[in-house]
Amino acid sequence: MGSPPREVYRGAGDRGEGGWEVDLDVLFGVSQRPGAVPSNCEQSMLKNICQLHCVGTCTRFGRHELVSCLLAASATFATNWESADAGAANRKPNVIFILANDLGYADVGFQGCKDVPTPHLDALAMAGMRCTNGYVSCPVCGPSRAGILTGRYQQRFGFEFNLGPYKTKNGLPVEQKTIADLLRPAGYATMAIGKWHLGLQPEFHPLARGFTEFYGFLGGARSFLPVKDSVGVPFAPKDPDVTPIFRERIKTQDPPYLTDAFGDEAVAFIDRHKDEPFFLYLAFNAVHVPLQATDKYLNRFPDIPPSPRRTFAAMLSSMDDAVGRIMAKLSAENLDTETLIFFLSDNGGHPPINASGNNPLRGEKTTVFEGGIRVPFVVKWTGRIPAGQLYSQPVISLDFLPTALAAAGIEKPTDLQIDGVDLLPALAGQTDNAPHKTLYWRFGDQGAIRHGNWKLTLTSGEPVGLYDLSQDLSETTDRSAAFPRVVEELIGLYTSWNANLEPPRWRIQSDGGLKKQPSGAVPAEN
Ligand SMILES: [Ca+2]
Repeated sequence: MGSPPREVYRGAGDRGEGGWEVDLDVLFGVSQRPGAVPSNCEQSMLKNICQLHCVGTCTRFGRHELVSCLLAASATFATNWESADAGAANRKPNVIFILANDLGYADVGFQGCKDVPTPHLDALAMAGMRCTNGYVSCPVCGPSRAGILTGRYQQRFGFEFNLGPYKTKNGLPVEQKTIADLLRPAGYATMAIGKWHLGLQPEFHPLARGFTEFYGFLGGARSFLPVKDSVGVPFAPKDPDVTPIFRERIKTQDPPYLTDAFGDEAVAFIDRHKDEPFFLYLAFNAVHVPLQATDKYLNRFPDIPPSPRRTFAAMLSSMDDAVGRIMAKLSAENLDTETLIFFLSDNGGHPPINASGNNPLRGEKTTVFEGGIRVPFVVKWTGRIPAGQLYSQPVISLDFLPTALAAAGIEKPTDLQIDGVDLLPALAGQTDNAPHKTLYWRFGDQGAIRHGNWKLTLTSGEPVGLYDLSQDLSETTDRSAAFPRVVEELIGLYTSWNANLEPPRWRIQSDGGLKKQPSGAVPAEN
C-alpha cells in the first residue's frame, strides 16, 4: 500500500522567488483532508484554488493570499470534523513541545507579522488553538524552561535566574521531576533536541532528567554556523563548556546549520519511534543571538536591506521550514490525530538585541511587562481540540505538563505542587471556566500578577502599576490611583503567593531588571 498522493501547492511567491509550497497534509491533517478544498466554498479566491490539481502551481496569488485563503478553508473544515478515529483510541498520544527562543509576540504570521512569512507555523496555528493570552513563567530563558519541564513556578525551587556564568555548578534541582521523568515510565520514548540550559553538570544532563535521547547543546546560547566559522561574530559564545554539540553524552561535530539539524533530528526521532508513544522536547535556539543564517534563507528576503532584521527573518524562516518538515512527517505517518503539539516562545522578543518584535505589547525580554512574558502560544491536537480558533483566557507554559499527562492518561504527581492545569477541557470547549484565576511572576526585583483583566506590576523601589488589559493591552495607563481596592486585593494575592517561594538559589547580576541592564549589555548566555 502506497501513501495517498500529497497535495502540495507551489507558487512563484510574492517576491518572485521560487520554492515555497503549502502542503495540504500539513495544513489539514491526512485524516481530515477532504481530498480537495471544499466544492461549496463561497470564497471566490478559494474557488479558483479549487481548480488546481493535486500538485498545482499557483501563479495568480501571492503566498500570503494563498496561505490565508487555505487557512480559512482549514477553519471551515474544522466545524465538520469527526472526532479522532477509533483506531487511535487505545494508543497513548504522542507529545511534541516546540520551543522558540526569544521569538516576540508579533514575530509570526499568525500573530500579524508582515515581513517574514511563516506558512508552516501559521498552518500549525490554524490546525490548532491559538492562545492569545499565552504566557511563560519568566522573561528569560533558563527559568522559563525550568517551569515548562516541571509544571511548577520555578521560584518554588530557587530557579529564579539564568544559570551563568558558564562554568556554573547550578542546574535544575535533581529532586524536581520533569515531564520526561513522568512520561517515560508510561512507555514513552523521550528525546530532547536543541538548547538545554538547565545545567552543565552530569546530574543535570537531559539523559539524567527523563530523556533517553539527546541531540543539542547544554548552555544557553551558541552559534548557528560551526564554531570555527563564527569567530568574532557578536554574541557568539566561545566557551568550550557550552558550545559543543552532543549526541547523548558524546561530543559530535558541528552541523552546517543548527536549525536545519534540529529539524532533521526531530524528523528522524519521529521516524524511529512512529510505532510507539513518543515525547519530543524540541527547543530551537532560533531566534536568539548570534544572528547567523545561510544564503539559502537570506536569499528569501531580497527586499529587506542587509540588517539584523534580515538575518532574523532568515533564521525564523529556517525554523519555519523545520516545523513544516516535522508536520509533514507526522501527516505522512498518519499521526496527526495521535499527537498533541505545543508551540511557544520561551520569553518575549528582545528587539535591541535580536531584531524581534513584541508589538503592541510594552516591554521585552527581561521585563515582566507583557512584552517579556506574553508569547505566541499554540496547542494542537487534531480531532480533540478545535482547529482555527482563538482562546483568550490566560494560560501559561506551566500548563504543558499537566495537559500532556492528562492526554496520556497519567495521574499528576501528588508529592509536589503542580501550578499548571490541564488545558484540554477548556480548549476542547467542555468548560467555560478559566483555567487560571490568577497568574504570578517574580524575577528578582520585578513582580507582576494578572487577575482577570487586571495586571499589577511591582518593581522594588517604584510605585506599583495597575493596568486593565481589556482596554490597555500596551500597559500605557496606570489605573492604580482610580482603583485602590483592586491594588490592595492584588497585592494581597501576590504577597500570599510570594510567601511560599524559595529565595533564589543563585543570582546573576545581569538578570536584575531592565533598569540595571542597559540595552546591549546583556550577555549572550541569557
Ligand atoms: Ca530565550
